[in-house]
Amino acid sequence: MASEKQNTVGNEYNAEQIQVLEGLEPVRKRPGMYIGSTSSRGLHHLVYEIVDNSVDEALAGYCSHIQVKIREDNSIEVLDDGRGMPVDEHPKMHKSAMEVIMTVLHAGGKFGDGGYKVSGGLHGVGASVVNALSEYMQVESMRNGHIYRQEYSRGKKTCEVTIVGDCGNKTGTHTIFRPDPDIFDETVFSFETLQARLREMAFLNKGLKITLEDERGDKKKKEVYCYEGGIKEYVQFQNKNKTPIHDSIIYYEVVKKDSEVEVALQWTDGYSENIFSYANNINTVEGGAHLVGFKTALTKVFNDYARKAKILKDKDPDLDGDDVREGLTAIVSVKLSEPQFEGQTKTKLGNASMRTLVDSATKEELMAFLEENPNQARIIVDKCIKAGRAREAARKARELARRKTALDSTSLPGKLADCSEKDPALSELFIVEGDSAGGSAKEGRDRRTQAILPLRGKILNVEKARLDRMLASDTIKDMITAFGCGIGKDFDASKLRYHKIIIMSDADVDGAHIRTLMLTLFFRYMPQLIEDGYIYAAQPPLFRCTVGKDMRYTYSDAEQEKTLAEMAKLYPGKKIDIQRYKGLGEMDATQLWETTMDPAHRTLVQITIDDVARADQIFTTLMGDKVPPRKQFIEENAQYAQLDF
Ligand code: 28F
Repeated sequence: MASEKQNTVGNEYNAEQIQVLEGLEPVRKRPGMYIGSTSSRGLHHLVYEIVDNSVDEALAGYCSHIQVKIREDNSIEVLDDGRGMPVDEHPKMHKSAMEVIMTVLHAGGKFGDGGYKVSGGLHGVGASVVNALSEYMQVESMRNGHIYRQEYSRGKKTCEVTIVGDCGNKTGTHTIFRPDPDIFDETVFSFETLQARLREMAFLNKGLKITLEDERGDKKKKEVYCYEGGIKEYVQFQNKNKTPIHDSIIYYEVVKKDSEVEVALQWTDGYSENIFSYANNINTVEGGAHLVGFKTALTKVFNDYARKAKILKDKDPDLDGDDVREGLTAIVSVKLSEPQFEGQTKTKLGNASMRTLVDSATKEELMAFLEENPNQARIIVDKCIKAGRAREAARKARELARRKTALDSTSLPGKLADCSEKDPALSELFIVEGDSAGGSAKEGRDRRTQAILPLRGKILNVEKARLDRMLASDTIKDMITAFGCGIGKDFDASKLRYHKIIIMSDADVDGAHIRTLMLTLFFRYMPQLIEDGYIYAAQPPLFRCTVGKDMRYTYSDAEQEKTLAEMAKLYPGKKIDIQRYKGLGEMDATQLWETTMDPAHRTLVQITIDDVARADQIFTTLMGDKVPPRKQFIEENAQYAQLDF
């Protein structure tokens, strides 16, 4: 192991370094405070606390093999080949260092300035907590040629530290503990749970050999975890069921004073992002400074490289962080002397120095890899660009859908009685003059396909009104909103909500006026609606002729004359009842449906403009200030309207 990981006081341990705190009673009273929980999770945590001490010894450079055994009775045995737990007498407490470490709270984790440079353990509470929560525990230290042993029960020593044998020049620490069933809900260890964590530990500490043995009944087995490649092999392991898109696993390591960073990464053809970050072998699930540094540098390096290699052209937008991380499997592991763990679950690294360290290491090392491996670099950059395009396409689709829903429901005018049909090709909108006719139309309509928008009062003469004033008119705003297609340069016919917009006004001069005003609006601001044939005029009847049960509606004076003559022949001597309709408001809902709205019987006039220039002139003439030509047009407005059917 690297020399900079050595203990600052060198090989010799000094018993004064142990900060004396308190006894173990609080641990048994509130075990959750120290190990998280008393469930199976907390039970396994005990093993990690003990193994962490061995790993600390490995990080300091003195231990290379850790053996973990699940024994027949579900007790745990851990053996390392480190220097051995110190046993010399603590100068103030007049007790063996071993006894202090094992029976005094926090003594195992806090060693002041003379302690380990790098120390793991999520809670940092050490061996004494495990001791407090074990019905039986024993520690043996092999040092100075002797084997020293002490035994405990529920955190209390049951004997003094005693030499029980000799070990030649062998050194190390050997611990056995059996968790207290009074404390834990579950005392059976899971091989798989321990396997996952111990294998992870082996990946994170390259060259460290960890063996796991199960001695229980029919479960007997033994596994060895040892990876010379460390986290590089970890990435390979993570990607074993995936398809990497380039050959090498990129790896770099930078050691600085009392901290170090190691990164391994490889892209697969998948879409998810799998970055695992660690600080002192603890999985920083909530991320933190090191992860931020990595992500920032990763995005920058790829943008810089892709521009320099001219894969990204000047006109192309930058690659987004998400695009660069698509399909990425990466391990970011930092080791530092005073980790600050923050966040909800204390798994977010707070040390700002780690951001800078990982950032600069990534910028230098990753850029060097890309430049030295242009073929692999090209494959990765191409994948990032593809990811970017897919993201952009998805964004556009989302935006479109969002705009559609906004027009669909929320912003529709309150006066609009919409139809249930959502397909514009099957939907009709009746713009009805006057509230009473609007009421009859709402009542009589086919509500599946027919929407009603009643218009109150006169609408603005748009030829004289400016766009802003026109848009301020509620009547016109309601109409534009109901149409859904916008106006002017924002006009988009594809967003039109109805393919038949039917103006339903009285069959008199005022009705014709209103109709003309609306046509002017459409022509000026939505000419395409007329050109594409979406605009119609409803044809309400002028008369109703009844003899007994024979009832006929007529729509023009000529038709009326013809009908009267026919009925006189058919019903000689009988009185023909004639009703003249002066307005839509005189018809009830049923009559309005039968005469004007029912697609099976109605007549619609489709408004067409063959010569747009001429129509423009007509509108100007009609809607301008000169009254006589306008009046004439209104009376003959059917001249530029054609019969639909
Ligand atoms: C099976 C569990 O607990 N191994 C351990 C050591 C070694 C030293 C030590 C432990 C360090 C600074 C107090 C030896 N020589 N395995 C273990 N191996 N504890 S626990 O020291 C304790 C302290 O202050 C050790 C020189 N330095 C450290």
